[in-house]
Amino acid sequence: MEHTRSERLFRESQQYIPGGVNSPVRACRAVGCTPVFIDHAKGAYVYDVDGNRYIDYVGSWGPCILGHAQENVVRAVREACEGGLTYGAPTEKELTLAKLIRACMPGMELSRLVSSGTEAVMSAVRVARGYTGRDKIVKFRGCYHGHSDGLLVKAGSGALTQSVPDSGGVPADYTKHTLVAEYNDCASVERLFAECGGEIAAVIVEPVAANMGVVLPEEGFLPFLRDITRDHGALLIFDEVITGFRLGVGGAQQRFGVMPDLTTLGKIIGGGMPVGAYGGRREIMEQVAPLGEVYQAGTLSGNPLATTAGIVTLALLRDSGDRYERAERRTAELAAAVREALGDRVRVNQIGTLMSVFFTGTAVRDYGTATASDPSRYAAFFRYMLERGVYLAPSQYEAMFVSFAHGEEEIARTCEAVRAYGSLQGKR
Ligand code: KE4
Repeated sequence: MEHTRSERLFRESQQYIPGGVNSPVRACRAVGCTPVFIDHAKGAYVYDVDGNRYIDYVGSWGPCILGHAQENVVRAVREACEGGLTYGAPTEKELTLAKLIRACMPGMELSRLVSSGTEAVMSAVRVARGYTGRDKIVKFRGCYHGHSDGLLVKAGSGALTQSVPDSGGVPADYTKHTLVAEYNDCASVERLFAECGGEIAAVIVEPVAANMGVVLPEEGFLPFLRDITRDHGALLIFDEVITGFRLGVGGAQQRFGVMPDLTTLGKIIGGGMPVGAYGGRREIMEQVAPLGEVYQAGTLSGNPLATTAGIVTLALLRDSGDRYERAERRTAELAAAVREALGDRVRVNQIGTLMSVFFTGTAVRDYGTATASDPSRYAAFFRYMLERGVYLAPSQYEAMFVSFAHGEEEIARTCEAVRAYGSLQGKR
């Protein structure tokens, strides 16, 4: 494939933008190649500036569950533009979107729209602290909740960790209230509560982890978190920025039957436009200004274009019939083909339309087993598939996203490329 124009644009972009990208993972450093610059997208496909077409498994990191440039969404946004792009005043569309969210996720009795998942999580954590009057937050190693200071944390050693920031520019003081446990390890959470139970405002978790690659919650893990937080007067926050409307319209909380106190959403609820949301029980959300003492605000929160895209997207998902089941079957088919083609060299974790291919010989159930995989072999796989017209996540520690627009043909062509890679590998 020809990548001349992408290479030129990447060189020039680095003169104006840090790393040439507006979000680090897009720089493709983890997979050792120049990022392809996308010119346009439609359905299951993205088209780069050199005219190459790819079956897209990034889907803008989750929002594009309907496929790119879905006609109803595009038409509605185009029409909404005529009415003005933003007012900074309440609109009926914000009410419509809030009602759609609550109809699908009844635990979000009250919700507040923001403009990103980071903003949603940052705000939910602040509400949890305001509501409980406590300072500490428990997160899990390998889970990502956006780039707010207090959550850019990696565990130090030991069970109870005064965490160390894993980003420059974050003072240690900003993360001293962030405690880190191990995903799928109930004992690691029990130790934190035994040590600091009365100071813990909330536990925040990705109910299906998708930022160390896809890691599923083991039987009993989520119900355990529900019980231990309730027993200690702490809140349970489900970060469903990825899983919300991805694992069905009720998200992970419906799929696993565990109701958190607060939920954060993003990605899909904006239909490709910048929208995040946080919400939960009325008595908790009534802490938020102007009702309560917890301040949170945003110039473009709930703007008419973003809410238009979100409303049309969620309505299509709510009325999508068996499209989730069909897309999940195709994802399972793809996962099986990868296991078949690459054998013991990989472990594939898959749930719904989320999956990850780990180049490792052991089951991946937490951060330690995820990071034991071989990112250089993933990188080689990524580069091969890219040249075969399949655009995977440019990092071992990201999810692949299958959309409703990925039909039998796209899955068959992807399976064929994976089998070709497998036989190539088999010859070495
Ligand atoms: P944003 O601020 O990027 O909209 O959302 C932050 C966020 C919060 N919670 C979860 C579970 C998330 O996965 C994310 C963001 N996801 C990444 C992909 N792993 C966004 C892609 C990127 O950083 O470029």
